[in-house]
Amino acid sequence: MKIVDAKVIVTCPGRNFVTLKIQTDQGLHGIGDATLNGRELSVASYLTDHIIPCLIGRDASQIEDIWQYLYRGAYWRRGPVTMSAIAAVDTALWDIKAKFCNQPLYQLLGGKCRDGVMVYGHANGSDLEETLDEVGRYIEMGYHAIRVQSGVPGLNSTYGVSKNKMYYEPADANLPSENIWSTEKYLSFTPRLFDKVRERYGFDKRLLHDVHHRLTPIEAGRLGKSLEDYQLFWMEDPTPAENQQAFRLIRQHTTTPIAVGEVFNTIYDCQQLIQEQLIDYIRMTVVHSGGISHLRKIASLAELYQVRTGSHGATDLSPACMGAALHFDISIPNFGIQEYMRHTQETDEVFPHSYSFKNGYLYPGDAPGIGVDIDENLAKKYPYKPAYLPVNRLEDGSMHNW
Ligand code: GCO
Ligand code: MG
Repeated sequence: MKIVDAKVIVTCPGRNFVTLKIQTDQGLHGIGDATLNGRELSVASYLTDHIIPCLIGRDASQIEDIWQYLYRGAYWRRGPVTMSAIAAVDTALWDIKAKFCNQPLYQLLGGKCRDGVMVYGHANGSDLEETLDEVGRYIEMGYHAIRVQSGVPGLNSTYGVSKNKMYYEPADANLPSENIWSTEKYLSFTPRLFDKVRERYGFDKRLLHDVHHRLTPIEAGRLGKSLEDYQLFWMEDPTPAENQQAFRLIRQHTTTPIAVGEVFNTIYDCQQLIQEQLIDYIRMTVVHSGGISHLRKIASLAELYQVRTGSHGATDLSPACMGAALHFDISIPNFGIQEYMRHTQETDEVFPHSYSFKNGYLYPGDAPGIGVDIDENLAKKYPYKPAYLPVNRLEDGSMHNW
């Protein structure tokens, strides 16, 4: 089965998405997500200018060989642009292979290990009261796991708090908007937030929280320790993870579980974190981690060390990524949880899909392939719009991590 054509589709049904579509001589096509938030066109160019010419004429069934060809063959390895482009090719090829076998992708990955994929939703509010009400709304919608983010008293804006409560969209301006951050205000408020959530709703639901890379290791240790009574499912990205050994310091101070990895792109980014059991959940997902082929290797490494998966599932990962991730989630032994931020109706229409949500679980569906397609005509109605993620400064004006 030969690859005869491939193209990149950039569309903005509420937010930007980059999708690769590969066509074969047998009439089958596959798609893969290639979206890198705020840097979309660099991946589109990497695919169009440098990868697609190398794909034409290749055997679409040789998924691993094509992966190796693109990874080793580029000479320049790793990095989010390269790995998102490789991921798109890999996902599209798995989609084609599963369609060729007339099976949902999870069957080719070993079959189901569970009935459904437990997801967490995002409750957020501009202040404590609004956040508490939002947690209640997610409980009513049937979620078993809820991420809780709140505005911090004294700060005008912070990560994870949205105007539109259904769809969190941080890439909000055509040049980066600026947020102001205070670690002191955040650290004194956050234990109070979780105290109130547990007081009002009890301990039945799993609660999660994203620190979004803003603390030093010792500050993260202090936060984790101060949250222990509230039994979090995880504390996410407590400190930037380029320096993997920094997590040793956090581990010395707290038993609050740690999740890391949404910005990683290869197994080497998490090798030490996993092998030293410095984390509990690895957050990498299909699009930014070289596709299904590479992510499976990461999950297998994690399995050896009792680290479970908790794949990134923000709105900037397209339904094509979500579809593929659900087949991965349902078929691996060490699945932990899947993030689920709903897409807008426009996005769902551009990407018709077989996955569905019921009672706090997502189900990949039984359509052959990844179960997600792209409506190209509809996609054309939503042209690309420049959008950037915000940047973050301390109160004295110094740059901080967003
Ligand atoms: C999450 C993430 C996102 C990212 C976003 C960046 O946990 O879902 O932190 O909100 O900030 O995906 O593009
Ligand atoms: Mg995060």
